[in-house]
Amino acid sequence: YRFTHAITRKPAASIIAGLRAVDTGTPDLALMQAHHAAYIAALRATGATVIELDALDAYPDSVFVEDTALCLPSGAVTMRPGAPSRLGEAAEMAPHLEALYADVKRISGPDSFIEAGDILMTETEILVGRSARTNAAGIAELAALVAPWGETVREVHTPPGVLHFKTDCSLLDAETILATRRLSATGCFTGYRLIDVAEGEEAAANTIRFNDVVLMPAGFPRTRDALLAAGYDLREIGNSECAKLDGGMSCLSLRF
Ligand code: CIR
Repeated sequence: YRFTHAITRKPAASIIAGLRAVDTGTPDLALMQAHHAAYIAALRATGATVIELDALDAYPDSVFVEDTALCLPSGAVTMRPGAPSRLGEAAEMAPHLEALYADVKRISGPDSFIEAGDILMTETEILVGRSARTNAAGIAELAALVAPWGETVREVHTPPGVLHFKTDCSLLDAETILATRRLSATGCFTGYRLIDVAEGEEAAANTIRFNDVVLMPAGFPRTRDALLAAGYDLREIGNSECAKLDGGMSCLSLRF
């Protein structure tokens, strides 16, 4: 599958109030902007159109656009984030998707919660991890919405203490998944080829394959070397500031 588009959103000055599981320091906006620019440049270099939405100061975590929607070949679905401070971000994204897709559906709740950081799309199925942000009702609603498009949803589990399912894994090509051992040990990737992130480099698991390149966070040399040895064309992107907010490569864009 080749991507033609990505949607990103500029980090807002309010990013310093972004959600985080553990406080490891205040994110530096200027450095985050520089990392964000490098990320966008790497996507654009593959020939894709990258849409950069304006910063939304009212939503400190809105740079993490991935959580607001799921983009599929037949249409898009806006999510219903389980973090109360992020709930309104999905409605902010909807008009941008409606401009690009003929069919945009939405998770409507009121009891359904789902953030797309918990969703890993492969060529054959959509894996959705239950987490503190994504519940069974949200997954069931998504499954019903995408079934008419011929898409199959499989419910899996995000490990306890891990923000999103995709915090701990990424799809590197049609059959290969990069994952932490704590996630792959749950058995959810049976049938796929697995590459383990190096012990102690769990934060390297969230990468993205975008056309011919794999974007990974800088600073994980053993995982980088394993991916290079496996033949992937890597781009290392600084992620120190997003990491303070539990964010990574996938969180920063919607790709389709
Ligand atoms: C949050 O807690 O919602 C943000 N600070 C981080 C979101 C990361 N998004 C993602 O993994 N898709």
